[in-house]
Amino acid sequence: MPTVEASPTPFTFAKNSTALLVIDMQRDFLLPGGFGESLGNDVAQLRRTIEPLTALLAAWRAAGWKVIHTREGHLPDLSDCPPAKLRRGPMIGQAGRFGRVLIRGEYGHDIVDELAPVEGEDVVDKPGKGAFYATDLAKILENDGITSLVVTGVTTEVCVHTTVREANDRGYECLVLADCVGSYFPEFQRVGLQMIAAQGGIFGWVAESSALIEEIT
Ligand code: C5J
Repeated sequence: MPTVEASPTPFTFAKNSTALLVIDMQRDFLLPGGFGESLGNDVAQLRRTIEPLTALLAAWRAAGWKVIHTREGHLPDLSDCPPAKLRRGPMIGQAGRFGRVLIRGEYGHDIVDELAPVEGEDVVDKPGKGAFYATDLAKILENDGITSLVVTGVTTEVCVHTTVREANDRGYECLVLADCVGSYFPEFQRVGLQMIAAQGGIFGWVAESSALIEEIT
């Protein structure tokens, strides 16, 4: 079984029980002029993940391993958006440069071109920050016998962390790839990654994508 140099210890995983999870690499969060930038965020902090993730996806797909993408967003009538979320995210559902912000079917809601899903890859639409809440993710993983997740995407301290924490509680082993997750806030990125691997790997492991690619190619 492949083993990757990781913090706090090497991470061992098997092909038939490991999936690559690509969280919320959506235009609304990543494109210049989009929702994320309109909130005053520096999208370059997220966009630096696109290149390593593109390389990882190519290697992962070539090796024939399972890929699951997620997208954060809501139904056009916002019936799946809790009022509390809407109160603190008043732009959700409003017209933005790339369509209605975080609404399924809009251009901005979809995944950036570089990382577009290919045939056979699952795309999980989620109304929350975590990828398990109100989605079929648990069923998809169970059906395929997946017990380990390689976690990538944005943002590190929000949707990545929420998903990894819940995956950990559900019994999954999570490897988070430091260069393939991004936060608008460098300090949150640094501390968010430390929090995963602290205390003997309280939520999982952290590694660089190059170490993983070496093991699967
Ligand atoms: C946020 C996410 N940050 N995908 N969403 O609102 O992390």
